[in-house]
Amino acid sequence: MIDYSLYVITDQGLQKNKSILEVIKEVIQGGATIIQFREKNLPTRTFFENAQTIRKITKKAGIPLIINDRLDIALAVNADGVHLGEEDLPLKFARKIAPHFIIGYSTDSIHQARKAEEEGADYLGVGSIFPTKTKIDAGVAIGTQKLEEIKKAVSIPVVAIGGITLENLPEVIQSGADGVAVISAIIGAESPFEAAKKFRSVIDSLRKAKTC
Ligand code: TZP
Ligand code: MG
Repeated sequence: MIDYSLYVITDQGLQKNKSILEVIKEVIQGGATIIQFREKNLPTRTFFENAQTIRKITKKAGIPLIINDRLDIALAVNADGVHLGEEDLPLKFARKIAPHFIIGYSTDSIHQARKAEEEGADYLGVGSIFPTKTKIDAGVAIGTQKLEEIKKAVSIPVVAIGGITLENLPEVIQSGADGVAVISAIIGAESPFEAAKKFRSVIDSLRKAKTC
């Protein structure tokens, strides 16, 4: 069982005077349960070399590593999975190439969510929930009502993404998300360690309150 609670996504353009490796170590220490390596502007070789190092760190920590967009690199570094969207290799083909992989798929509609589940996605990245500056083509923010509807329409885990902060985190968790995927509020923080720790503590206490 994969724990999607605190799904931290990298962005080297956002981190504050720290190397990607420092940031990853910090967020793992702070309580990230899964890491996605996502860099849109790196040459393939650099992306691969960074991914190899991140694989070592995540393996040692026992945290799953997902690679964004690139199934080839995910396979080459022995990652746990790949995250795809509508501009990437279609799900069916990715599943054919990597039957053993965790495959995530980005969506913001019920129709697409159901289709992705049918085509073998293991989890969904749903958003953008709130407005965000991190992804230029994130589209219109869908809000937590729509998140709730998508969650109810599928049986695979749903990870909410886009504009998630400590302030709106309770609303997102209460809408039924299995986890939150966060970039700027953690990677762009002065202390990614402290930020991840706070996120984790809020998630854990909301979950606890729900089961009590
Ligand atoms: N997909 C939808 S919104 C988004 C992605 C990759 C960006 C999320 O970044 P942030 O900084 O947590 O809003
Ligand atoms: Mg993609």
